[in-house]
Amino acid sequence: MTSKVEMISVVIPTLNEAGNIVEAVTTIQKDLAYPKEIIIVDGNSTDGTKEIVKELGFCKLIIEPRRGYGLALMTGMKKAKGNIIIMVDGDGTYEVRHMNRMIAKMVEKDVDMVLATRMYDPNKAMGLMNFIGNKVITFFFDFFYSQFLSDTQSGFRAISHEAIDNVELKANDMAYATEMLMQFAKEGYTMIEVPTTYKSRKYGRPKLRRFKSGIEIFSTMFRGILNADTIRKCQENWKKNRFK
Ligand SMILES: Nc1nc2c(ncn2[C@@H]2O[C@H](COP(=O)(O)OP(=O)(O)OP(=O)(O)O)[C@@H](O)[C@H]2O)c(=O)[nH]1
Ligand SMILES: [Mg+2]
Repeated sequence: MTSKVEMISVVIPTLNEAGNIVEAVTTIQKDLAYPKEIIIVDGNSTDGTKEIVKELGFCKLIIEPRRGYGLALMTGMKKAKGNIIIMVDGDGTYEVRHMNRMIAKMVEKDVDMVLATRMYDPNKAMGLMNFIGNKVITFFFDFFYSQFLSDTQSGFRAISHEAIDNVELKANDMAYATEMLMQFAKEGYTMIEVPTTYKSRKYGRPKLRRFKSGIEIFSTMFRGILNADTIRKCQENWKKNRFK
């Protein structure tokens, strides 16, 4: 539960995002209306991302040379000092101006996680293959883990620091985002969504390898439900949280 904001740690993984990172972090620095720190976890980018972040001067820069989206986020979150953590990509696709609304919802509803759903985006900026993959994963996730989410692959989330410290996450790769939701559902942490707009990538290449990531996500999700206790726990949590 997150009834008040003491400080927000924004954790951003970057791998060759030189053309995207400035706009993302300057908008956060300017717009996010709470005490905050911005932590960039860079995978030793070769396009100048690190240098740009250093030059800006107001972000904490961590170099994580080991590969993996999940691993980068875990490294950043270990250093986070805020009672709320916001994770977001550094590629300018998620619109960071929605952060204040996400935090306001988090406090108002006293929940453990707010996800930025891209499913009501009027620009429909998500690519068709990503949309289909996301919908299939989300359907299975909601079914087995007793949730009603629309965008499980959203990498833009406000999370209770205490809650994330309480769950064990092992996925170093793109399955990290799904594993986090699985563990939250199992532990009975509350998750809601806020509609946000989305943009397609303007600079650089996606690091997401669709097929490989799809396999990782599905195997993580199905490994989770092999333990029959998980489904039962998720159903009980849903009943408990339903009228909150
Ligand atoms: N430090 C670090 N960051 C990474 C790594 N892989 C991806 N990232 C960053 O994690 C974020 C998400 O990766 P993206 O390539 O945007 O993946 P995606 O959002 O599925 O793909 P797009 O549709 O292009 O946005 C971006 O900010 C990347 O720069 C990594 O191995 N290490
Ligand atoms: Mg992205």
